[in-house]
Amino acid sequence: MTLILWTYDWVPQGPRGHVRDLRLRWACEEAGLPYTIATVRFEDRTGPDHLARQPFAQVPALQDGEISLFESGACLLHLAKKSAALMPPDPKGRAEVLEWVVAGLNSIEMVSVPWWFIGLSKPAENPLEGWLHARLTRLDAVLAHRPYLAAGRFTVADLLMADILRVPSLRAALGPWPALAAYTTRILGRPAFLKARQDQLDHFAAADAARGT
Ligand SMILES: N[C@@H](CCC(=O)N[C@@H](CS)C(=O)NCC(=O)O)C(=O)O
Repeated sequence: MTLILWTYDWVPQGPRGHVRDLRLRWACEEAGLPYTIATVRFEDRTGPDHLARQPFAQVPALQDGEISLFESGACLLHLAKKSAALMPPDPKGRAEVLEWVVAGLNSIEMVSVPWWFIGLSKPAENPLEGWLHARLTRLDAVLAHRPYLAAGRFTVADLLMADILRVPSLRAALGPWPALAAYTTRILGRPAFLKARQDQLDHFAAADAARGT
C-alpha cells in the first residue's frame, strides 16, 4: 500500500526545506517505504477537507489506507512501526524510541520553536535563552556518551531530533555544545535526509512554475 504524505502545494521561500512533511519523507526514504505526495492548496488550508485531516490547518498529515493521521510525531511513530530501519522490534528498544521522540517534541521543540519565534523580532534579550540553554546542555551531556539517542543505533528519534536542531539559528547557537553540533551534522549527512530535503525544495519550485511566480 502506497502511503500518502500531505503537504501544501506552495509555501513562501523562507520555510522551504523546513516544512515538516520533510520528516515523513525522510522516514520513508530511510525505510524504503513507498509514498506519494498529495497537496492541499495553501489558500485552502482552512477549508473543511483539510481541517478533516489536520484540525489545525497545518501540515503534514499521513494517509495509510483507512488510517489518517496528523502531527509529525504521531506520523513518524506510525511509520516506525512498519520498519526496523526506523525502530527496533524489541520492547526495550521501542520504549527508548518512544521516550526520545516525545522528548524531542515536548522537551526540546517546545522550547526551541518559541525561542526561534521570539528571536525573529531581534529582542535585546530573548527571555527563553536560559530555558533553551538548560535543555541543550542536558542533551549535549547525553550525546557526549553515545552516538544515537535510543536503542544504540539510528532510529526515528534521531531523525526527529536532528530535524528539530537544524533550524539555522539553533545550529548557529550549537557552538557551546560540541556533542550536539557533531551529532546534528552527522545525522543530517544521511543520504535519505539529503534526498528528502531536495525533493521538498523541488516540490515547491515546481509549484512556483505552475503558479507562474
Ligand atoms: N505540531 C505540528 C506542527 C506542524 C506545523 O507547525 N506545520 C507547519 C509547517 S512546518 C504549518 O503547517 N504551518 C502553517 C500554520 O501553522 O498555519 C507537527 O509536528 O506536525
